Amino acid sequence: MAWRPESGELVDFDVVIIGAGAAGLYALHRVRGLGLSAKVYEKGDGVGGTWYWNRYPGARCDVESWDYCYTFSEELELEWEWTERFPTQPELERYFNHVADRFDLRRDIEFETRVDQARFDDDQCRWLISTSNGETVSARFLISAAGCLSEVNTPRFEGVETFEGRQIHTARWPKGGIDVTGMRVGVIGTGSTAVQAIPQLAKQADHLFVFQRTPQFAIPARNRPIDADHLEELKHNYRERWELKRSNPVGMGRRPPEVSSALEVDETTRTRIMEDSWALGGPGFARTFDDVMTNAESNQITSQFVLDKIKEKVADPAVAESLLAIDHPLGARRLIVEIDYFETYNRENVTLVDVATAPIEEITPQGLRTTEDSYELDLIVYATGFDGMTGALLAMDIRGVGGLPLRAKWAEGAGAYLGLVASGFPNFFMITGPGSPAVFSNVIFSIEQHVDWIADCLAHMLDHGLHRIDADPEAEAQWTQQVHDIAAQSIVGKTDSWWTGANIEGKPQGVTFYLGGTHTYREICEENAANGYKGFVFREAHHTAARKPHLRWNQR
Ligand code: NA7
Repeated sequence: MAWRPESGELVDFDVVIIGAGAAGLYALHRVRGLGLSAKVYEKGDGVGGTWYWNRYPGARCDVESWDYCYTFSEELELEWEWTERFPTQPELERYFNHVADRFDLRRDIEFETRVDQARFDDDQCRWLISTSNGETVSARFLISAAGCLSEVNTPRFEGVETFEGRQIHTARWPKGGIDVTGMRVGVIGTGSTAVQAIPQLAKQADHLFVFQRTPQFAIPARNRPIDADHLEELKHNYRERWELKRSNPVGMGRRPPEVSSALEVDETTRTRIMEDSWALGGPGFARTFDDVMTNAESNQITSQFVLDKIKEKVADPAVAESLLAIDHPLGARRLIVEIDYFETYNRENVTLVDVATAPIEEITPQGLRTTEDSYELDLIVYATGFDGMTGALLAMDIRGVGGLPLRAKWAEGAGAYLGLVASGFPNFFMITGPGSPAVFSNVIFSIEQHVDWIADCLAHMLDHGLHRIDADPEAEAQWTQQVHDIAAQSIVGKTDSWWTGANIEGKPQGVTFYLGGTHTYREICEENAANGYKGFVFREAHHTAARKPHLRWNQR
């Protein structure tokens, strides 16, 4: 596709935003508030991002609803009423639609349009952006809100095309659902997604086969409806919760743990604390003690407690053994939150198949064959996850100064200064990019912080007549080193998973998110802005050759 149309002017925006999920919607709202023109391109035909795409049975957020919501609008917080502790996909989709309507966002969103290419034109100091509908537009700034978990990973098994039944990735589940009544269903994977889908599919399917390669820790959600009193309390306390989120290392509105280390207290106290935490359920279990993620002994005690609890739930000792053959410490992979997951294996119509010892060899016309056995299936469900963090960014052809592809820049590993700007890619901001806390946090709260920083930076540029921002390569290298050094001290990523990029063949390995805590990261970003954006390189307007006179950026 030609970068420039043969003739005629390019449609020009101040800002183009990629994606209309939680990040894209808020970014649009903020840049509009600066008086800038903006266009959002969204692949789907609706808003919500993750909560638009993930419609599989049982899909729900495993962060509490009162934490997993925007905080930028007091009115929004007070008027929206969550119905459950952990909101379902339909409820979240309704929420994002409500936000889009309430802030009149839809008129600047082009749905069913994918950004295919984006190239920085250094002479004009603007991005040229080509989309799947054949259009090329230009924008002074490009903001990626493409998401950390949006590029699906479907393993390429031999014989996939020969299967006579239906096969589907969980993140492509159809809007109308799939009636699995009477079907023999196979689920490949036992990550967060599978753990949510399996109990629901088992209730309807004739038989459910779960193909497990890596058993994992999972904590009971203890989901519950939110009653009127709780709602009232939530509305009353939302500012206080906001303060707690700001000071919490993962952006959740929780108080710090009762004691900082499992090793600090005697066994009786320790067990009581773990029982309380288990009874509370949810992702906060990973923070039963402050040092679960950093101290091997403390982690081992907590891990063993969970293993014992899981064992109690599973009737068949052989099945329990297979579910408990966990080869990594708790928290080394994304901790899973479950509802009736382990109990589902007590059902007659559910079979757990260990594909670690007997791997899947091929998909056959009738089903699936492992090195040991064959399974006849009507539906194959790929709960096989995503090309996380960089997948969606690298699925586009993004080229910076001198035509350098982002893929080439990140060939040995992804990084960006403060996770926000990659050097050599001026005027391109990433929300939850590599080098930021991203998904290792209450992501919507991180999104707000990234967007606020970006919007404040744009305001700074407008106020000072600056047209171009880039990251200093030296500052970027130091930041990336810091990200790696912090990760090296943590249990996070001490085993292969999507967190380390191990699920994608050929992907550079390593944790790319900042693990120093969202509260610390926020302080660093705030200080950086307050001190004149050290590590960023700006250029004034007069450096930009052949400026287009109609750019709205120049009209303020
Ligand atoms: P995950 O957590 O990446 O889980 C994917 C699962 O699929 C996992 O159990 C994988 O096993 C399994 N998988 C992937 N490829 C294969 C093959 N070839 N054979 C067998 N099994 C396979 O994705 P989710 O969607 O569950 O969760 C992603 C995030 O979304 C989650 O962390 C939350 O943040 C929300 P493996 O572990 O690789 O052995």
